[in-house]
Amino acid sequence: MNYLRRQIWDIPESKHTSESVYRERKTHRREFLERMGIASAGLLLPWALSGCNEEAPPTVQPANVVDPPVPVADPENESPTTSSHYPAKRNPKFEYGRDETDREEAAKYCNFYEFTTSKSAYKYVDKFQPTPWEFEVDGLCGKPRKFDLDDVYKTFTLQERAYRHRCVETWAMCVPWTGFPLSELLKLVEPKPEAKFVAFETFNRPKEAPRMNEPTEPWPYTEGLTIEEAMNDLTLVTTGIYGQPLLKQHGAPIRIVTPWKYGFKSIKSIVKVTLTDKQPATFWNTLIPHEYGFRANVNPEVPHPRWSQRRERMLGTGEAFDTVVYNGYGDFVGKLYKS
Ligand SMILES: Nc1nc2c(c(=O)[nH]1)N[C@H]1C(S)=C(S)[C@@H](COP(=O)(O)O)O[C@H]1N2
Ligand SMILES: [Mo]
Repeated sequence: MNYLRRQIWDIPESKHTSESVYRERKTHRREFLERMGIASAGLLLPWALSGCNEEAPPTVQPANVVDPPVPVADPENESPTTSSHYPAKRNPKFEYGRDETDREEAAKYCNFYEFTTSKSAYKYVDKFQPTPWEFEVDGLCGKPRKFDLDDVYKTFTLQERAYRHRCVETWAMCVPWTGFPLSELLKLVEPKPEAKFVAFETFNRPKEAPRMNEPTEPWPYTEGLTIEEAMNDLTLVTTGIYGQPLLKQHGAPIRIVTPWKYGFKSIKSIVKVTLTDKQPATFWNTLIPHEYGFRANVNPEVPHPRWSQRRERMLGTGEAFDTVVYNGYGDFVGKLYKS
């Protein structure tokens, strides 16, 4: 029998999370479930993040079937202010080590559960208004402040980074993001020494994103990182993809990208960044805690309870690769997890 070595993020939360954080999270989850009048959310979500078997990445289709082209630019999200910043200069430090994913393949296959449980989010985002946009940085910091998109473009120098992306469902892609390190944003607001975590929150507008009306799910989408992870150079505040502003389905107008973690950590369309001393509750960890941990680092040795994480398939080509620990970013982040 093949015994897989269990990692800290794969053992029950109660065994490695400090008692108080654990209790707080448990209370959060219990309250959420009680509000919903259900005992175990996981059992009621046949659609939830579902491995590669359910809807495999599109590969070759019969020659007589012709899909309409997927829009790869979004005029609504481009203005004179933004377009002058694209494309940004490529940062040569980052390379995929694989072929870049075709932009149309990336545009037509992604997760954005506010709009749909299918992978075709691009078909459901028409009502979503990513401009104008504001986000707030608050919590345990000396200089909390709000940013609109003009502030972002004036304050930060954008760069392009070739990053791998690995969804927990086993599909993967290689895309060029445009953005700037989250550490630059955090330094501006002057985190206090007590700030141990950074919490993120997505917009909350059920009229534009109808699945946010779903009462059994903990909307709005939330995510979180430790302060060390947030300050790591890899963590990118992202405003663009393929040399232009983000398409709506990719999380316009501003999102986070953490390429060494499973894709669900890379939260889209954020309106709030909060410095805190407690591990924040997150969307997936609240919904199905035994399947989605807070840390969620890519690791081929730790299977998802319902599927293996050893292999991954590239969007578009369907090419399969062995999954690499930290998604290949061990040199950048391995030291965060040494002890
Ligand atoms: N707000 C929000 N952010 C989200 C999601 C989501 O449903 N809502 N899905 C996540 C998942 S599971 C993945 S794999 C990536 C996919 O994003 P991309 O392919 O557009 O980069 O977004 C992540 N961020
Ligand atoms: Mo994902």
